[in-house]
Amino acid sequence: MARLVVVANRLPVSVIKRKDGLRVSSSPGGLASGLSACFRPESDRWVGWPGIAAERLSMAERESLEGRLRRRGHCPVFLSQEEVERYYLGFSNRTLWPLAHYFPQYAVYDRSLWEAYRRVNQRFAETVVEVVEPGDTIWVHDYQLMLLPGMLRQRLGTDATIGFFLHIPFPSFEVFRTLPWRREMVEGLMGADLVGFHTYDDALHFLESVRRLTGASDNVGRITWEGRVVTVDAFPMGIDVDRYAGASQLPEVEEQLRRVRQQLGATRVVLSVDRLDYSKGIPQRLEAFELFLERHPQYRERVTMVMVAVPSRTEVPAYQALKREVDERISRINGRYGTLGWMPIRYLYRSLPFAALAALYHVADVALVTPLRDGMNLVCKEFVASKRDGRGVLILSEMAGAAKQLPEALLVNPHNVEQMAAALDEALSMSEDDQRARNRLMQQRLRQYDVDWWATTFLRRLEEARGVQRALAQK
Ligand code: GDG
Repeated sequence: MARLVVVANRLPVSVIKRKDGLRVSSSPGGLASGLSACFRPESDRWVGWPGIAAERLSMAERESLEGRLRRRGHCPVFLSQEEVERYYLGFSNRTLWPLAHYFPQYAVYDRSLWEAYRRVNQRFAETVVEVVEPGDTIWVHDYQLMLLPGMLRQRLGTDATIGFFLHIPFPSFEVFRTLPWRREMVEGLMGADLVGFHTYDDALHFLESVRRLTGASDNVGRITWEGRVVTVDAFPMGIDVDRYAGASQLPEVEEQLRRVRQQLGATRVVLSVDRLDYSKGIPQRLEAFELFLERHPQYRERVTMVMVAVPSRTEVPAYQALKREVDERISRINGRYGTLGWMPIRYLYRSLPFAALAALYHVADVALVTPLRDGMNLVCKEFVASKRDGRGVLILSEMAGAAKQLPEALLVNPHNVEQMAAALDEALSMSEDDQRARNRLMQQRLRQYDVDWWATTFLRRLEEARGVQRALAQK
């Protein structure tokens, strides 16, 4: 099997600087666990930023860190504080992220941020070129590196195998066209042999942008571009089902379960878990919960919402404003409906350890997952997979990529507060037979299309795309 070179904004490690030196620990985010079935640390390579600004490291520290990372198959791209601010917090998260999630009002078009994005993509290209060997498969991930496939193609030529996967939505052309550097972005992606998205809608949006911006149209997802063929397709990302289905058996999760039950008492639980991000629809969700309590007084003191909001991009102004809004809404609802013995919303503004999250998935009667836009959304899949006894109801936004795969959930429009309030009532009064029937179907599908399926299918399709390419070259 060809050697794999994964390229992502972050390496799957966290580096902490302490008085006695640098501490490097694995931090297996979604991508690292997703790739665990096909990433072999002995031979494969992972190129990314180690998560600490270059200025914070002395030359000696940098060299020693590089050595330690390379032994794990990790090839660091060192970024300065300014580069992180402009390329990551700036162009990636203040330009591309809002556009992709249909928040053009938050999108900042600033030439200096764009320049930084291009420069950092160039730096990634240099590291990949140093690391890559003939015959390797290069797999680039996500919106921070959309120019990289094109840069790599220029340097490595038509023989290189390059795949790209976008983890967030690709917006419709009417939104994408507002980006001053739209053509460069599309051409950057066209450097790949295979461009993958979570859903067909995203793939179609991309193909439409290619057609409108370059005139090149596709033939069933294949575009002929500069003498090569670029394949475009959908690969919905799945999860490691057993990790969630088996979690309640682990001693540390059992311990957490005891604590959660003790702390929440006999109340039924509506769970909300996401990064604190404006794409996740948190204010609308809170409004729906408030309306639900207003319209259905019988549930007061009997239902508690547990809201886990993981701090995210706290340096970006739109996230700071959202934090204030969420804090205010929660305190208003708790002030209005709370009693001495019951708080309607238990709010945790931090990231929980896996055992605590797994315990909440296990305990929750309802998961309220209502993003305004989401490439896929893994939280809803993790909740369903955790429900071993088949009880529990998922209320899911139709705007999440996952909605296409989970039609047995109660699907809602996340802007429709009345509909979400009614769905909460429906979920809390649904028969156990109905809950089990829906969860069984969803669990079967999650098993069939799990995260290993996602990674291996993408890589197989990339190999096929190369086959098409080779056949073309021989003609
Ligand atoms: C992007 C796209 C796409 C959350 N809170 C805690 C915690 N989590 C974990 C969840 C889940 C992950 O974080 C969140 O993944 P999502 O998919 O729901 O959302 P994004 O972070 O926005 O991810 C998204 C994804 O990429 C993959 O392609 O689905 O559309 O936006 O795995 O479990 N984990 C722990 N404590 C927490 O408090 N340990």
